[in-house]
Amino acid sequence: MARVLSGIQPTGDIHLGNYLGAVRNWVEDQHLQDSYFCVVDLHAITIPRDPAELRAKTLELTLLLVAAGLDPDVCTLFVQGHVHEHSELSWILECVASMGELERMTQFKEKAKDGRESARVALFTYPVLQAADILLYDAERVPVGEDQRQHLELCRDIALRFNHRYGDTFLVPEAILPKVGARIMDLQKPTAKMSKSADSPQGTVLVLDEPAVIERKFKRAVTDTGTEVAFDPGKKPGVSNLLAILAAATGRQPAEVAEGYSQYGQLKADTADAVVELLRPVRERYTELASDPEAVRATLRQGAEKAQAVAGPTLARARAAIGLLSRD
Ligand code: ATP
Ligand code: LTN
Repeated sequence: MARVLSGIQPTGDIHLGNYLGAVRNWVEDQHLQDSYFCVVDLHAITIPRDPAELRAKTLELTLLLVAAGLDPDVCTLFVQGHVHEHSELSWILECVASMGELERMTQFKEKAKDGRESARVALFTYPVLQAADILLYDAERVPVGEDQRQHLELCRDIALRFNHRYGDTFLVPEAILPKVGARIMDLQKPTAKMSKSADSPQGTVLVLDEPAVIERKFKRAVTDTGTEVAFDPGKKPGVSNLLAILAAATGRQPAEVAEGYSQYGQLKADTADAVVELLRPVRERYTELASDPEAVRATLRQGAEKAQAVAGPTLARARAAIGLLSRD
């Protein structure tokens, strides 16, 4: 069975882009593959966070992943910071990655908004920790949204370089992107991706939004000049985003969906309805699970043990390969 790993940050609230681009596909993958999913708290602290809020969000996100359908008896669900091997392998990989290749990462350039001087060093080395997350589990497939493609290329380069210099140690992974929904855009700013950290509450549809809120956000979605409904992300970013969302929510292709519409209003209303129905079961299950957070914490303890059983031997292999003397 192919091994799969992916991660999500416990930063803001999880949104429709995270759901369609990643989480929903993980739920399907768990039954077909040997899968590992982690809540990447160590990645979250690369940007200043309130400590109490970070703790709360880590638990909340785990609850939400279970509500979305990840079954801890089927997959391994864990918190990155509970498995110390991630930080340790990350250090070793930092000794293999170069400044130049990290400087090319577009996510760093976007996130270091206040300038390089004040950005945290870890924001710069963030993709190396991500490579450690993946390589520790010998993951063959990494299901992610489009924005992570570059980080996955870097991970592959680091693995290949390490193997070349120190002998075969890591499996070289592959990014798996969904055919529809890999890049959901902000409803108010359809040229920017929907994002947890963008300050755009009206443009971001949250998985836990009430139906009336979802309907309002779609009603006010920014569309394009002209009246024609066509899938053309370059010329018609707003309408194309709605078509992509409706297509992803109903298992069709955006161009095919476009054929059924002659005006924006109906497209907005139908997209809102489809999203409300898609997210309704997740929201309802979340409310049930939230009444017993202790149960989820127990799940996380079990997940960390299962994860460590795989990560430990991989780290030992990497330590030996690069020449670190063992304690025994
Ligand atoms: P942040 O804004 O804090 O970077 P984010 O919204 O990008 O957060 P992440 O935790 O970084 O969310 O990503 C979790 C997963 O969701 C990743 O696989 C990522 O590729 C995917 N994803 C994030 N945004 C979108 C989007 N707009 N469309 C499709 N997939 C997305
Ligand atoms: N960097 C990713 C989150 C992430 C991840 C991973 C994704 C951390 N570790 C390992 C896939 C595999 C993001 O910002 N979306």
